[in-house]
Amino acid sequence: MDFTTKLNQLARRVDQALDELVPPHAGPHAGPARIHEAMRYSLQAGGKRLRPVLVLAAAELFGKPPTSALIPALHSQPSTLNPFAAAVALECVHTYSLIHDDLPCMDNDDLRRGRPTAHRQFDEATALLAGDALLTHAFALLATHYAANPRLATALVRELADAAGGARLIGGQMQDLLAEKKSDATTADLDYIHLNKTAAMIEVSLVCGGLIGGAADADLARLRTAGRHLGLAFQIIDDVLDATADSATLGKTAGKDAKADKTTYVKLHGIEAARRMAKEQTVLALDALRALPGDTAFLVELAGALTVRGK
Ligand code: GRG
Repeated sequence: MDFTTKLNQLARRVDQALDELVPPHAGPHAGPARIHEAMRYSLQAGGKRLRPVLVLAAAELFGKPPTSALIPALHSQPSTLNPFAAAVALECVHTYSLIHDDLPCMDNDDLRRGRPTAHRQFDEATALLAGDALLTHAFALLATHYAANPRLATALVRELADAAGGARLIGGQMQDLLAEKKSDATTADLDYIHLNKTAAMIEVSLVCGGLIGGAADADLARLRTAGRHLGLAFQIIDDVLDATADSATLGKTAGKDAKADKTTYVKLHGIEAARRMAKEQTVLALDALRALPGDTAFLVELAGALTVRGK
């Protein structure tokens, strides 16, 4: 199977798993329908499903599920070996962060994934609660679906909590907001923000896949390194796209960084240098990926594809 076919196939299976594992409002104890509607609105608005695909690809690398190019359907293997619940958990946390990032108190954006943002479609309080509920649901998924293997469940919960917590995703976002008020933000400030706001979730996606696959510590470290460089490359390209692509192509408002005079790789280094830096980070990610066992071809192509999306 070629790279694009496999990528699309995995992304559609993630869509299916999201539908199954983030159920619609049903039953007397499920709570108000509006919260479920808002959670699913943002999840199902689309998105590249990059983080869940990284979970699946990393798990596959270690033969769980078996090394065939096809990942078994959701319920066809014991849940402790099934990476789909972790993949969905990662997408839930990512989507929560987007919903909250778009709120008027943060980025105040109207467009996300080609649709009105959650607070535009519903209202601010509902969007805030939908984000909270998605974040909470992610941990419920891990605790429930990997319960038969408590060591694995604990490791997954701990990794995701670290990546999404105050020192990383939320810390990166906090620093980003602080840097907006600072006219002299430096490359070091920017690296801190993106290592945490962007790279942490990419790193933890690969690590969760590796944990489910039973990767040894040395390989988990390689996955972490690959994720860190891939995350930085991804963010640099995101900055380039904000400066060069239009809103329709991006599915979110383009040109916001320059308008807000935000410190980005493009502002500090210019578009060409930023593209070069993204390539350098990608090379480092590829080095770490190639040192992993198993067939790394899909992950290697994915890393390459992320870098050229800035062209
Ligand atoms: C509110 C705690 C909190 C964190 C917000 C995700 C985030 C942190 C901010 C969004 C703005 C931004 C540029 C984040 C960097 C990461 C990034 C490029 C997210 C978008 O990810 P994609 O492109 O989005 O994978 P899709 O929609 O394809 O899933």
